[in-house]
Amino acid sequence: MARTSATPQELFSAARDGDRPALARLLSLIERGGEPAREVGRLAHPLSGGAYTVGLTGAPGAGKSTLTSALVTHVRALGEEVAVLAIDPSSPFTGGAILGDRVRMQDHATDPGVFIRSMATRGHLGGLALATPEAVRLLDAVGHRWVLIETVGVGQVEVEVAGKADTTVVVVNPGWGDSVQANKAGLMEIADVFVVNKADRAGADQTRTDLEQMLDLSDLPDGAWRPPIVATVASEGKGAGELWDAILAHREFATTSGELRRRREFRAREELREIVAHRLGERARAICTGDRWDALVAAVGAQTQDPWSAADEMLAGLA
Ligand SMILES: Nc1nc2c(ncn2[C@@H]2O[C@H](COP(=O)(O)OP(=O)(O)OP(=O)(O)O)[C@@H](O)[C@H]2O)c(=O)[nH]1
Ligand SMILES: [Mg+2]
Repeated sequence: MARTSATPQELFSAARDGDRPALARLLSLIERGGEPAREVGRLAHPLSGGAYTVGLTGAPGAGKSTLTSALVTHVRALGEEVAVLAIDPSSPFTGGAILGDRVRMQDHATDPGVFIRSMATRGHLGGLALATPEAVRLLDAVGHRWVLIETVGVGQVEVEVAGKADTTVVVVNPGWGDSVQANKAGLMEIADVFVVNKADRAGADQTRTDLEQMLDLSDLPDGAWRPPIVATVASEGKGAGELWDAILAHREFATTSGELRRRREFRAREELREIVAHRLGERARAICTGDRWDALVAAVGAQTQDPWSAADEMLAGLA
């Protein structure tokens, strides 16, 4: 195992040789941000591009972790290795799974072909939206070919993170309104595959019908991918194979149609824009201080200047 004082470069070399604690420590560096995280990114970026990412999202308790675990079992049986990132924007904890997820992922804890990691923010701006692609690139660069990304909840950040995968799976449950909720939360737009999990419960067929109707109404252009709907009972592992086949079918479509290339280009552009915005935010915090700033704040307070013109004045001196 790498020494406590190991540099990112040393940890990265170790991780590429299959050292899992080293990989876990690199992910912690990414999570924390700052210069060490940038260093990890510089090492990983040139060696990435070979991984395929699958995002799983849906309301809290929809069964994403159980389903992810069932998928992992299926994928392992096919002889493939897999990495799982569980993204939790709300949790203040880092570096380890939420207890519930730990329990559900326990089956895979001793399998060297499975790498599981939870990520949370430490509250810094842009945290997870920026850290997730870095974490995926790292897993990619150390040789993972499949990265499953589970995002908890259906807030804006979650939809943003989930929508950054190559294939996005949206998980809903039977029951009145659940599919409508998915629609409202903006999940319809990002779904490549729908899962009706907990299909052992009443109403699964109705939920499927609701989703089909929503898809009918969504006016898909000619030649576009129509998200298939897969019913699963994740707690019994049922439907995991069908879900994997649907993911593979989407991957095939995305690859041959050029959609995957377009998506990745779009994502690269968006990520770059987010980083530029993040950097500008840092600069803004750095310049909003000092005498000139205090004078402008006072002027706005005394109503001798409006805030927009004060801001323009503050920015006027910047290159
Ligand atoms: N009846 C039934 N229960 C299920 C099924 N899949 C999962 N569950 C149960 O639903 C509960 C929530 O499952 P999780 O896998 O933790 O759900 P999640 O979407 O990961 O939850 P969060 O990460 O908290 O958002 C657990 O008690 C599971 O055992 C299913 O197919 N049928
Ligand atoms: Mg979960």
